Amino acid sequence: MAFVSRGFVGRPEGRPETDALPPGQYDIGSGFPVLSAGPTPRTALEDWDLSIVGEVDEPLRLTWREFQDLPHEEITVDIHCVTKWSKFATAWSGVPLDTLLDRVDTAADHLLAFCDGGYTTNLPLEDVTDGQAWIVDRYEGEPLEAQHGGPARLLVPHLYFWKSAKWVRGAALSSVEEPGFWESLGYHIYGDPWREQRYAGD
Ligand SMILES: Nc1nc2c(c(=O)[nH]1)N[C@H]1C(S)=C(S)[C@@H](COP(=O)(O)O)O[C@H]1N2
Ligand SMILES: [Mo]
Repeated sequence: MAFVSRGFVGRPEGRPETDALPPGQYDIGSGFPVLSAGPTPRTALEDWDLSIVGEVDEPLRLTWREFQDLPHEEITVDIHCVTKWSKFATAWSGVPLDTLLDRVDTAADHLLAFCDGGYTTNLPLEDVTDGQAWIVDRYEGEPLEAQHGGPARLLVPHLYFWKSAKWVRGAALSSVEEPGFWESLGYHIYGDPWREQRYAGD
């Protein structure tokens, strides 16, 4: 069976044909590790907001209710952690970044996502537009668990999973690429799993 790719066996109907391992990764199967650089923050939903700030004509701020009312998409994607596990066909529900970025005027080309707890990660704007990134608040049909980033996290599945910031509260847009938390500590500034960009210099 080794010559038969997972794409041809046992695939539930409707699942996109994406199961493939980037170099150096292994399939963790049904497991879902929790990787957090600090304690799990707990923000009450009435205190939660999501904002787009920085180099914008006017900052955008959404309450939890306003965020809930935005059209959500169902997303089924593979995720790839820099610690070498990959997980196939994870199912999320969330709001495309496009929906939020459409509401601001900017000449910026980068963003720094910021989170409860102080975590940050940088991303090129061109990597979070055109249906490539979401703010997700549901996983496998349930509200996103706090340990996995609930109430809401970023999901940028085409880059290593450290870019998918948990407990996200917003993004600062900038014309300057400012490294985030792991990027400042030696992880790759971009983090493409298919080019195995784990650390600076890869
Ligand atoms: N706010 C925040 N987001 C974060 C992290 C973190 O420590 N804090 N860890 C990152 C890393 S390194 C990974 S691999 C994934 C892990 O997500 P999980 O715990 O849901 O598996 O979250 C990313 N997002
Ligand atoms: Mo990670």
